[in-house]
Amino acid sequence: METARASLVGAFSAEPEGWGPSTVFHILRDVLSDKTVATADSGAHRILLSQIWHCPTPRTLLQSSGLCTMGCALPLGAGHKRTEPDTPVVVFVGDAGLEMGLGELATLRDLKLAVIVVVLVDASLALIELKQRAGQRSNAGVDFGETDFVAVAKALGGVGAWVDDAESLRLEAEAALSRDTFTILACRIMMGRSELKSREAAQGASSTQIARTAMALMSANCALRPAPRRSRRK
Ligand SMILES: Cc1ncc(C[n+]2csc(CCOP(=O)(O)OP(=O)(O)O)c2C)c(N)n1
Ligand SMILES: [Mg+2]
Repeated sequence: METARASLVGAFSAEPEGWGPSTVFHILRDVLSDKTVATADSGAHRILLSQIWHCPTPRTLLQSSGLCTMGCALPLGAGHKRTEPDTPVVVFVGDAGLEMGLGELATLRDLKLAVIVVVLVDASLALIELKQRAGQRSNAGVDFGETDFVAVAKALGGVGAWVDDAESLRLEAEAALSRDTFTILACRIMMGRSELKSREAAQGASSTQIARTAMALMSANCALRPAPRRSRRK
């Protein structure tokens, strides 16, 4: 069991380049106390987060494990903060998932729920792109524009910050903990050529490979499009 645990930790360590979704999750796990309750939406980010996020006590990572619906992480986090105001709550969500439920931010404002919302901004439905790639298909309907989540936070009564490096993430997360309103930490996920190869492993991959590929997708999605076109059947 210990060997398995050690190999899991090794398989999902922070990116050697110093930035990427894996680093985001590791840093926040380090900054946020053990009593923090995290929630996760559906998407590539959740697959990776689920491998990395260490839960010292039960029921401290909440997610939709049955229907796997997008848009659930924010209301899950809001509900938890409402019932336990002294517990730090962090919401992990993809950019599309957050766009689905932007109105929930107004609820955070109105109920004065100081939730930390970490959005992984990759301008992609990364998990669906992964499936298209696994089927050797080119991108179809999975790319979209980058939303200014910092402006969105301000417009809805919270505070937002773009985060592109580990040190800023640490500082912004600490600042968020002392706020009495919600904070959006908009983590831009940059492309990285070294991760591209992992994406190739998506076909017929084990769950560990899929999680790693999901991580690569989030790190490198922009660089991969458009994918080579498949010849169409007549
Ligand atoms: C309500 C709902 N619609 C569609 C899906 C299918 N789905 C699962 S993940 C995903 C993409 C999510 O994109 P994003 O929120 O940006 O997260 P990412 O995969 O990029 O991390 C989609 C469309 C779903 N699970 N729930
Ligand atoms: Mg996305």
